[in-house]
Amino acid sequence: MITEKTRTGEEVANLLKTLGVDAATYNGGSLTVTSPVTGDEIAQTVETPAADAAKAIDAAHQAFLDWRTVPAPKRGELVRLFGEELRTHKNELGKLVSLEVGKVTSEGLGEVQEMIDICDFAVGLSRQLYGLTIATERSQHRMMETWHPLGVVGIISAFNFPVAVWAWNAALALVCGNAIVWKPSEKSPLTALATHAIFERALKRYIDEGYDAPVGLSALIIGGRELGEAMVDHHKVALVSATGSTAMGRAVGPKLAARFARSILELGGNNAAIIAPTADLDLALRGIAFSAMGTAGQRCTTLRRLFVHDSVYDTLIPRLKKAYASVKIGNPMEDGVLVGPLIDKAAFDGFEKAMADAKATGATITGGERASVGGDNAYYVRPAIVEMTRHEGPMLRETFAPILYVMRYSDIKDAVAMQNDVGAGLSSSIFTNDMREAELFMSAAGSDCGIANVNIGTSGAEIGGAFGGEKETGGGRESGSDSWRAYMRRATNTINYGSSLPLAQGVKFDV
Ligand code: UN1
Repeated sequence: MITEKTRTGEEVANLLKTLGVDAATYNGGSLTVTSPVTGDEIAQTVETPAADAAKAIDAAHQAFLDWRTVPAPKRGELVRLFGEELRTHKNELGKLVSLEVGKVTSEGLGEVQEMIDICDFAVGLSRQLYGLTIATERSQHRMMETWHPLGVVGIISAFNFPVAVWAWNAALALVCGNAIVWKPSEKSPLTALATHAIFERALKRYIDEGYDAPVGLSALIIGGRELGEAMVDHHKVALVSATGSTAMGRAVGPKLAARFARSILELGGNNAAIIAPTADLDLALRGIAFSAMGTAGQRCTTLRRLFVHDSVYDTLIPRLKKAYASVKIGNPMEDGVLVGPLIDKAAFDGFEKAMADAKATGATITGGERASVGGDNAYYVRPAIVEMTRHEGPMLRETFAPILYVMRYSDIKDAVAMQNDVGAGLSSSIFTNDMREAELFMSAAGSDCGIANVNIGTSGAEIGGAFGGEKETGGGRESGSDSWRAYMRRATNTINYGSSLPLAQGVKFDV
């Protein structure tokens, strides 16, 4: 008899094979991978010994010394080929994302689409790595800035976007002339192996086209926290881009600062939306549902707090409860399912703890139970609406699960103040048709987050904008806009084309 367990494991093995991953890398190793879909073990990944991680960093540094001299548009060609390979393998990789981390089909595919999009962006960018020419105070001088490659970029990624966030960093880092070393989450090594195999295929095509790509340009190291630490501590890693919890950022940030290395930190979020009196409630309902329940509440940008104006509360909240009750929870690859599993038991425990803490504050909870789908070791939950009377308790922290804390407000200023009154500062939104409110929300006196949206939810940002947030979210920016600058170093060049040597600030120093 074929059990669910063998089916999932077999499906994963088939996908990995199709994607060109060597079976020796995920059989018989010490890192057990469990699919949250069924709770079954699907692979035993081989971990990278610490000594090999250090070797990979050294090799990446060696590769960087060559890669930095390749013209940026030629570097872009490698990323273009990678984007093509991703297009070819979108379905398989998307499915693997669903099996390994439990995303519903369209979100698994969407994750790969996000990778393709950032490749396109980076290819264009490879011809636009520009600096300024600046007026100088000295005659017959010219002043300009040049952006140079930085070095080895270490990437630490989280399970919830197991491949897209790496791609944001990798695509930019590569066109900017850097070498990359990737430590994926211990919970999602298989999608990392598959992505890296796809990347290696692009690398082979690049070399077949007649270009040179140095050995060690991109490395994948698999294992636990100690490998992340190895990157953070290694003097040849110039930048670490880390996605994960605020606790992780607190450990990583100071260590990098101590050796004056750069960091891009993309940490927790406790994102809020404000539903104002003039809001289009149909639009708001859809925006809230996707942002709060999508990815089973496991996005950094997930909507966790909702401030609803008194005048619309009693219309919106019953409708929202209805939508919550109708949402299909289950195997994320089944048609019509919108909410898949939590990643593991620890996530479920965190969910239960938040529910208990909310109850202790006297909150009214709708939903919030374990759903009877999946096996004993799979953790599906019914998304919760938690009606709070005060901004307190579990509402002030990020629980990586589908819990939406809801509160009434009567004055927009109070709503904005509450929305800002948490540690994190990632994403926020307002639903309103009052342009004064919308502008206030986006103004200096409005939302203090890195992302402030109007009439769309908090999650699902496009790659074209800079992604990241303030305060305990870590301050880093990735992906679009001018985020590329973090992956390069700036040199200011002053050139004297005359025959005298005027000094700045009128200083005289005649010898
Ligand atoms: C994350 O959860 O770490 O904006 C990233 C979004 C996605 C990225 C989320 N494009 O929801």
